[in-house]
Amino acid sequence: MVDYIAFDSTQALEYVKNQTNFFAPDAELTCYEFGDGNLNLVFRIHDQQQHSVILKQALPYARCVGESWPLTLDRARIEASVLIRHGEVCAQTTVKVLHRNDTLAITVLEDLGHMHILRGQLCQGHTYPNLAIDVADYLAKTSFYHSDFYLSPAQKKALVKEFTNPELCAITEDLFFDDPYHRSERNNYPNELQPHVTALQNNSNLKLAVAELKAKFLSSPQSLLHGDVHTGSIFVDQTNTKLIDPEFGFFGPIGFDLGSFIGNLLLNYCAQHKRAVELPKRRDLHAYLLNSIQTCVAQFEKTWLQLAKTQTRDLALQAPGYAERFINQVLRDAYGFCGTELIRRTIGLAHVADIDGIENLRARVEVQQQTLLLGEQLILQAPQCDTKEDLSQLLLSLLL
Ligand code: SR1
Ligand code: MG
Repeated sequence: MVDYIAFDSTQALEYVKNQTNFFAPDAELTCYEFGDGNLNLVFRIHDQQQHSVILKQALPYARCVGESWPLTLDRARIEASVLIRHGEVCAQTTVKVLHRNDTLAITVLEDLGHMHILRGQLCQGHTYPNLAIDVADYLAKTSFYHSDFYLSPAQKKALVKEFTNPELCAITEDLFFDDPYHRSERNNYPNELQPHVTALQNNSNLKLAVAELKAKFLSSPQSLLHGDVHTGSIFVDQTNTKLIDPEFGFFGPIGFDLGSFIGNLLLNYCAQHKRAVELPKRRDLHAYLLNSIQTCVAQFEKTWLQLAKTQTRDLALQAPGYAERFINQVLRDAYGFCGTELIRRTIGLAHVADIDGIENLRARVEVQQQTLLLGEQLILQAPQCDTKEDLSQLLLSLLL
């Protein structure tokens, strides 16, 4: 077996040529690296006839920081395995795995180059009619079919073990729940924001609510999550939506993925205030983003309850009213996790282009103040909401 080496473009090309049969033996192949994410190498290999595949390789460290931040290669195994499992229950919205090599930390994937990464598209003001329903469908199906409602206790426990992902979870635990609420060298924000950050870090009620969310993240193996559903992990076009990149996958609280997704839509919503877009266009984008959040939450709840009604295998969990009670708590969790995403993307290590792309410092800081406040209030107030309508009202009141 070949030991791990980090590929350059030539090695990636040779690997696909010699170890797979996606291309004809005499095909003239070209390869280039174009990864711009935080962690991995991403190569595109194509022939002269427009056929192409993506080869993704994990590096033994976090690419965005360098070798000083070592990171397990096992994340490639986790990512390929989550994609395969999620693809089995929601093929339409999961990128296809064509080949894997866990020793080399390689996953070869279908090329979605004809589609676009959602974050960039939202920043440019583009909208996608199927996005909310597709993401809801993905989140409901992947979470239901990997939960105790559907799996036997033995299957579930075996999977929890298989998808134990301590190093990647530790990143989320630190970046979402610790760093923003304490002094940390990894935090990153302009001096102008310091008074707001200090107030946030001195807010003991907020820290209590964040402790509840972190405890839930640490100790609620409800289902097999994607683990990193931000708008950079979603490819879109006018008809399709595809989720990529679940290397942070593990068995965790179901609301985390939904919360991350709506958090990223809200980051874009807030950033639109200061983008150079005309007011009517901004109103349309705001309406689109709000509608997408509400549609996604409602559709997620509807699909989940439908699945629970028809496919729950566990006897006790079939008790009338339990699925509704369960999913109401998932939605409260989602709005809380959404709040932590808003805050960590504003003052933590990993920012979003939606906000960092605002060139004018004063305008950017105004947006950052808004995302901090919104995140804080969602974390504090979501636990008091009984239904999705209450949660939606809470969000609307905070966006006024
Ligand atoms: C060091 S990794 C920083 C962030 O990038 C990933 O996509 C996750 O969101 C993580 O928190
Ligand atoms: Mg990623």
